Amino acid sequence: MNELLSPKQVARAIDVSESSVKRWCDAGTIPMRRTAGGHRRIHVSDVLEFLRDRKQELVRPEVLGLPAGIRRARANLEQAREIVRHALIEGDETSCRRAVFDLYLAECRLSMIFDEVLAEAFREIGDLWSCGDVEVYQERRGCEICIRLLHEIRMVLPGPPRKGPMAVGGTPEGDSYVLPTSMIELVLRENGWNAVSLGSSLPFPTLSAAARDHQPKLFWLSASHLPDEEKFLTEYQAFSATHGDDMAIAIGGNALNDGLRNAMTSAVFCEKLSDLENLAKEITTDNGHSPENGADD
Ligand code: B12
Repeated sequence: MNELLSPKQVARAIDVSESSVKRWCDAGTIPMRRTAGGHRRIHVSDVLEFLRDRKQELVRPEVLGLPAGIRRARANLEQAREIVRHALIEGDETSCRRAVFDLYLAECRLSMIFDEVLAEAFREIGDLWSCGDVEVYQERRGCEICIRLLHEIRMVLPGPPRKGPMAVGGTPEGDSYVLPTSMIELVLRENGWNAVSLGSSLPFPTLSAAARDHQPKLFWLSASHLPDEEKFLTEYQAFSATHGDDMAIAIGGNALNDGLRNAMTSAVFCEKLSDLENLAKEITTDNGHSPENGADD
């Protein structure tokens, strides 16, 4: 992925003249930065934002390091879910990337892409795995493809605004699921938060240290597998007793059955990432903080 591009590269990618790109940069229509030598450079996230705002196609996505053939006009959630499920099972990485970037270029929110396309596709793959119609290696390979795709999306998103509200989170001890917590970081970044995923299988003492060190406005926990529910609940209660007054705690994940949800009193349970997006907006509004004034330096 080419993160910083020259006006010439951008012109080729969107099929306009180099002088048009330079004019848009100088007019501030496309944010740019200058090299030490004074040359204009444009971040890939600003090119995609420019195209999304103008509802314009990306003619040569490969110039930006994105899969060839991306078409915002083709964006369709149901079709994308079918394409992605099949591609993840068959290990067809390019078709998976293309279907997701079609939606992204068509201004689909990341929460929608993750909730309605990727998570749904994995739900179906899990069901196929549990009845032996999909091999374990196919499920794992699909996870690897999705992990790389999330990294790619991370590179096309504007950097986390340093002055944005802080959020950190991960999965508890014994839970080695990486996709939900990585997706949460990206959804919050898209909403102007300075969000950092701490990763998976984190014992509560270190989650507590992270809360102490980062003083976040929001802390998230994703639980897909809990080896010992009772131990988890006891440790969670101690964690929220220590930190619950200073930050909002968002929880979610397949392993959080009704009993656990009801017991985790001071947390906000989120079924989907769209729920988290609403919670994040509430917090920023309540704190009089808008993504704009956390804008990237
Ligand atoms: C991939 C996968 C794995 C992989 C994960 C690889 C990796 N590095 O991430 C690995 C190999 C770890 C794995 C292992 C196991 N798995 Co597994 N796994 C899956 C699978 C197919 C996809 C999970 C996933 O990542 N989905 C994508 C994410 C993005 O979707 P999601 O988890 O649903 O999260 C969404 C929402 O819940 C929400 N969300 C989730 N967390 C949070 C948190 C917050 C704060 C918010 C706001 C939102 C939110 O947002 C997400 C986007 O919408 C599921 C099938 C399924 N139904 O999901 C089975 C599944 C969860 N696994 C299952 C099982 C049984 C296991 C094993 C016990 C198998 C075994 N015997 O070893 C082990 C145990 C795991 C362990 N020790 O950690 C069962 C669980 C059954 C149950 N009821 O508990 C499932 C449902 C498969 C099935 N149909 O039977 N698994």
